[in-house]
Amino acid sequence: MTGSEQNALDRRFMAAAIRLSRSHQGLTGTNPSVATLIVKHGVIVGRGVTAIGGRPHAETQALAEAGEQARGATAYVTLEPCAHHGKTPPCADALITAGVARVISATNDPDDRVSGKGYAILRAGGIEVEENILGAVAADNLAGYLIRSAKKRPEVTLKLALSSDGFIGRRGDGQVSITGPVSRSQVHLMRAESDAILVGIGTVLADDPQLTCRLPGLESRSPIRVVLDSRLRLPLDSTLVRSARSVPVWVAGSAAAEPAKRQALVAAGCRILATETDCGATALPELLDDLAAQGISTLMVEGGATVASSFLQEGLVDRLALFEGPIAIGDSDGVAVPELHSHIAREFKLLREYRFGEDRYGEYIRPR
Ligand code: AOF
Ligand code: ZN
Repeated sequence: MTGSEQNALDRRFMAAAIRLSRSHQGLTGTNPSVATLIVKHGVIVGRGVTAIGGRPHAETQALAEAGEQARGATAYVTLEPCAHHGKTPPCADALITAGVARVISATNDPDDRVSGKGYAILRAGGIEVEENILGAVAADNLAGYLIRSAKKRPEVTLKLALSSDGFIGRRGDGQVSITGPVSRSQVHLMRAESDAILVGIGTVLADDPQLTCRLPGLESRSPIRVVLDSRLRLPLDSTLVRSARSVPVWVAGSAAAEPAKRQALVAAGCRILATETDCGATALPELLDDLAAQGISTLMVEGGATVASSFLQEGLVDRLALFEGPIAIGDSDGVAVPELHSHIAREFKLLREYRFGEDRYGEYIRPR
């Protein structure tokens, strides 16, 4: 095989490994969802993805499946194999012991206990190592982990549904259906892959949303629901509060808010996060720090206009998921996100674009 044929094959197996890694996105806690494929003579003989809860790691599971076949094989790993004795022994050692000949890696691990050391152990053990194969694609999939490591806050994805004339809803009208059923399923899948979802109290009061994942078979993968509610106006009989014991509800409210309401929300199973400015409003950067400290790596922001605009203005949106439907709302009563299109033009670049039924989907990222 020529070098370029080998490289093309490596990229194909890495693409498959990255797809496998997505299957546990949102289920591995603070550990990233990583995948490993062990390939011998062009055939996959072992597969592993970071287990639910974060352990065991991908490599050890793939090696266990490959057994003796791992000897002389190639391992495709979406993240540098770990070098530390944590809750499990180092994956780099396990790859050497199994007799793997080559390790192809997509991204370096920023964790201080690993960073560069994983590769060094492999090379010292006589393994041929290639780094950065499909690195940008893998880094996009690991964005929650990488952003949380670098910035100590979660990756923020702002999801917006826009009418054909650029509005996110109609004033005083409760929920309007701007997008169709394919987009709706896609939003539920995004919820399943997120650690937490956030809305403002205005959206809760207007729509009484559930904010859960209701895709058949994935109902248990609903994210933690966070409400920005500095004055603790969240109604005790809201759908969110009534379901707080089955899917967590965290309320970002003021410590100075009425103690009786606070107690009632806690008694109903909600958790209060007090991160506020001097004037009692919720301070977003501090709230995001707090969420990251609680183990949240991916946060989906779902509205409304005020919340979307605050996140955009403070430069806290890493990814923008825009679902544009075919219906028009009309200038007189449409609700818009101020400056949305100038933010997009100035700060984001289009990463992918699809049609979901009648809707256009555009995913934009802030270049890092
Ligand atoms: C791997 N393979 O599948 C994953 C890795 O708490 P521990 O001991 O499980 O270590 C967590 C760290 O392991 C995490 O910060 C990241 O550096 C790495 N994740 N490494 O070799 C895997 N998920
Ligand atoms: Zn490991």
